[in-house]
Amino acid sequence: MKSLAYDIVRTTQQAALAAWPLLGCGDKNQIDGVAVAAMRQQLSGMAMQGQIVIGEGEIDQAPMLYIGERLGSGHGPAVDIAVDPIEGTRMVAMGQYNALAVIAFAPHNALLHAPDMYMRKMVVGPGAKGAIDLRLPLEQNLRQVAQALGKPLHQLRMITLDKPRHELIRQQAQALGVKIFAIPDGDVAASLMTCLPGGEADIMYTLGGAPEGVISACAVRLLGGDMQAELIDFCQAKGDTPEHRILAQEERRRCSNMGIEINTILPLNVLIASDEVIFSATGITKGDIIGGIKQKEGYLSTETLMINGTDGSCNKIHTLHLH
Ligand code: VTB
Ligand code: MG
Ligand code: MG
Repeated sequence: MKSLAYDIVRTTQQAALAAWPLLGCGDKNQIDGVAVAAMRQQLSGMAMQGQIVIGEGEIDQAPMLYIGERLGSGHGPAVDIAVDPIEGTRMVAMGQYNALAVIAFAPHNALLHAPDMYMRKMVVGPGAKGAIDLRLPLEQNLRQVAQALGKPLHQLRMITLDKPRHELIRQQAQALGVKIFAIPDGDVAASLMTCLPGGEADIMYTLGGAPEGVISACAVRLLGGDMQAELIDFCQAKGDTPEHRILAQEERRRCSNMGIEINTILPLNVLIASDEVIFSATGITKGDIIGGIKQKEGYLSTETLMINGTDGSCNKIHTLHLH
């Protein structure tokens, strides 16, 4: 898999570059469509036996990169791929910070096979490894993380998403004096902020997407951080209504077909079971961790974070795209 690193960087660069002209256009589907097409083209030419195990859909619903789709030349390493060509489409459509094109490659069967549903997830950096336990209430987790980091609760910074479903979480944390940083969208970028130098967050806690969770787990594992997660159904994420119950039932059916348990705590080594992982994220809009695409004297420049478990390197790659 080591030999694929450069091509992997190209996949997120190409998706980001394809989406960039549509920045701020308001049309999420169009943005997703061009990014998926660019990524699929790049992936198809790679010397690998690749399979999408976490993607945008579960059946062949072109133009999505769907779960089960096989990509690559058919020669070379057998790899499982988790992908979010645009994380997130709303951020690109509305010109918000921290939009990324992301992908993670892992040996066959090393990634948790999760359907596209909600996931409760908590991430900390290396300094608080071992201090989180999703079976315990948020308050206890915050106290344990603060203790591990040797700082009082009022100096602890928690990043979350500014969505109504996080209102109680926000209140509970702020009641303890913990400082909240609520971004509109993008918990992959938020997860990175807990693990990278200069990331400025001590803990991330969200009810976000499961694919984003598994992709984040790859980066978190390689960076020496910690993460725990729990798949939750639509009612648990968005409230108990008759319509949501129908969706929740469908999610539970899909999970049992895939042999996955809902409402079970998943530690980091279950989310991603190998160190031999390559993670790549290219910025689209400007971000806290990864810069966005810029126009420079007629060329476009990109910034990519490529974390390579095969050689233990974390690389920030600045690229000038000459054509
Ligand atoms: C989650 C989160 C993502 O969208 O999937 C979220 O993991 C879902 O938002 O990072 P809604 O519940 O509002 O649909 C993101 O924030 C962006 O894709
Ligand atoms: Mg997406
Ligand atoms: Mg997303």
